[in-house]
Amino acid sequence: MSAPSGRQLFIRHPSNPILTANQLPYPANTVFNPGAARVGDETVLLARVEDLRGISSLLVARSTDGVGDWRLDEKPLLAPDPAHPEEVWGCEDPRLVYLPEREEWAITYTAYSNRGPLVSLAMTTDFREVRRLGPVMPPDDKDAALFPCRFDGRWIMIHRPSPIYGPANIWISYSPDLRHWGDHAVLLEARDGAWWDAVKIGLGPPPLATSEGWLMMYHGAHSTASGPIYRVGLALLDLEHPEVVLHRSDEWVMAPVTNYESVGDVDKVIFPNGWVLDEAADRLLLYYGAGDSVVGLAVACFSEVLEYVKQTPAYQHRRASDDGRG
Ligand code: BMA
Repeated sequence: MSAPSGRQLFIRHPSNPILTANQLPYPANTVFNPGAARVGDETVLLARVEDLRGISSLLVARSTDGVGDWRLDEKPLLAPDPAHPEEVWGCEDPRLVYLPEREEWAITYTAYSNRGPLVSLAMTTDFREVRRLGPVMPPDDKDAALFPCRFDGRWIMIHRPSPIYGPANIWISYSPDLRHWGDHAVLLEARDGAWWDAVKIGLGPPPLATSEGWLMMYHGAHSTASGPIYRVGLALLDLEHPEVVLHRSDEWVMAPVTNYESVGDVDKVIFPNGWVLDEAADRLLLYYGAGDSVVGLAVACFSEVLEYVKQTPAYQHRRASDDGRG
């Protein structure tokens, strides 16, 4: 019997797209690629809003059911700050992680500097005020998220540097204080050739702690004659040693198929960077940018996602020399 397909796991919500530029309190080009969090009895999306110059800021939207009735702030939580020249061309693609030890949320986002995109870190307790810690990875680097806890006293971040030579793999790095990062190593490799996740991959939403390990979603940007196709797959990391990848799906679990995913400022893009787990309802709500233009929501049965990822192939590193230590 063939292995079950993951392509039925995430069901698009009938109200999609759940956020468009028409709902914004000021004129803008697009709203997409939101981070997501459950804060008290509200779902908070920190969405990337690209203005009519092409510069992005991060705006908060709140909803009780996480589906509709979005209440949008009047102005962005994070907009390019003249005191932070690394943000001169925008703040993009946030990932939100609550750090119980610090009782605050970590926002990892792409700061677009005039020397390329880099990873910046900011903290908030309420998504009303924010405190920047500044750049934590130099350019080019993006698609970063923290783990919510320390491992052997150190914080861990997943991120995606873009080397000049070789594939853009997903990396893992360690820090004693959230400022100084080291022991960099490749975590998950892009595949080669015709694969959907060949050459360039990047983390999706922050890793999610489950009984089976850390659930990880990632995007693959498969290059074609008409531009890349952004699709997403799943992996599972060891709970205590997240540098160990246990499983990785061969097939993608979501691909751009609807009109709002296939046609936009950038065609054929599914780009999730936020999810919210409703454990009581066994539901995983995945928020994603569609076509670099609007926000979509797809809902999965959480236990089915776990069952699926557990039966995907065991992961094997192929290029040990790529991990920076070889
Ligand atoms: C990536 C990022 C995302 C974007 C995606 C598709 O490199 O820049 O912000 O959604 O490309 O264009």
